[in-house]
Amino acid sequence: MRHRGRVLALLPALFAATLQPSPARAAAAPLPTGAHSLESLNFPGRYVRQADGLAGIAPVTSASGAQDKKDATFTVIPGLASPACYSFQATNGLFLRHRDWRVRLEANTGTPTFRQDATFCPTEGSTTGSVTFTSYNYPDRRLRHRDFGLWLDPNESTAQFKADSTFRLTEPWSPKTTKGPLIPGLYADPHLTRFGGTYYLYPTTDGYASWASPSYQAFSSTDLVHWTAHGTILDLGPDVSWADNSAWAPAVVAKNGRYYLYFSGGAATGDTGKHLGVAVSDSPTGPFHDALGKPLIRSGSYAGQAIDPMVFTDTDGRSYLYWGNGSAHVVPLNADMTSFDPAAVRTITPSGYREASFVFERNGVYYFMWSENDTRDENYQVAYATGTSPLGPFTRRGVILQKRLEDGIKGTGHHSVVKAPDSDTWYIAYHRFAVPAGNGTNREVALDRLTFAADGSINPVVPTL
Ligand code: FUB
Repeated sequence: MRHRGRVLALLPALFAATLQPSPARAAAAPLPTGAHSLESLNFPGRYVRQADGLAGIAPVTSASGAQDKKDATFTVIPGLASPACYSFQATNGLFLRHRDWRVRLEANTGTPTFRQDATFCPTEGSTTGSVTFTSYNYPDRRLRHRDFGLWLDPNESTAQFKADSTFRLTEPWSPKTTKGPLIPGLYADPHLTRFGGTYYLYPTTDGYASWASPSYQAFSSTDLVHWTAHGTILDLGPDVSWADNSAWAPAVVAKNGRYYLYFSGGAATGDTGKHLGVAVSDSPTGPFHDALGKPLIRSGSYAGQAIDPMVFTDTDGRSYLYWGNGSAHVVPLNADMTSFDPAAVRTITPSGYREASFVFERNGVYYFMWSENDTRDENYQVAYATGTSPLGPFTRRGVILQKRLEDGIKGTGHHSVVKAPDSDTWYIAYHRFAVPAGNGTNREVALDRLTFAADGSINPVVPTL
């Protein structure tokens, strides 16, 4: 039996509309994400930890070795199967997941089964501040320790079961010495932008085999450090008649007092092409509605895949749509932001171009940027060109962001650039393979400063952990 966990009382109101209430489940406060350890309630001093690919509870003290402390530390992230629940990623990148009712540490394959097996929904524990975890896909089972191993056992009402299945989230035994990803969890293709004094982040939701995620989420921040999750802003299946998968690389722009979300989606009817659509909302955090009821650009209309949209609005108010994979295209958008003159489409593919076009202007110079190589390749990287108009011509300037193996940083690409208000301070958001054990479908979002030399060229970005 596979069905959604029901933890309505735990959830931010944003998620409430999509889940069914369950009176059987006790409320628990949302968990803090980030690095933590999980202490057993009835065996204080024993913590959930990994050993030989299996999870159990074992003693950890301040005198324990660094590896033991690392093995008892997990990053709590929004659940791989549902942001309403949680997943736990060990410091070696593996996730807690159940298989054959045993709780194990395994790499995320991105399949629906893995993501569900690695997602746990909190309910209130037997004492204040403690928590128990219900399986997302088997809601009649909970995480509990037995013979110091961690299992997914059928829920019982006995005092023994309650104690064995109750944990406290504590400070991590292995404290983080790095800033970590910009937002916890697996996300890619970050479109970071600013509307007024608030930054908004629109990523691809990652961790799915073949990047199959069906929906988009939004996040906001006023300081680029503390982020608020706004939940799902567009869910292709129910919200878009012509697509139900491959919700890749969104871009959001404000115009005409409204917000336009450009996105790509795989057809609901089985053909494998990706189409490019546009959705509209009165709020930057949605909900967004398909503006056309059909793709803005159908798969196959132009060379390359119809993916990775980006909109740049020039100082004269004219907006330009860029997109492409293999070939880079640009076209001025009509004032309605949902149409263009097909005869005006230009192909501006620079050498090395793979995808992820991004354009901004600074001091009259137009910077056209893109990603090179395959997103599954650790050599995925960002390059740029400059020109004197949004349509080019552009002159290639070179690569400004690439892997940094000495810090375990790989696959740095699909970026966006944003300027802080009233300043010449710029930031670059990009994704990388999740550190330490990610890959081209398990990516995370990072942020660094983007700086310029006196001649206006972009200084190489040193990606930081
Ligand atoms: O996230 C799915 C795809 O991977 C994007 O569309 C590409 O730019 C690459 O990052």
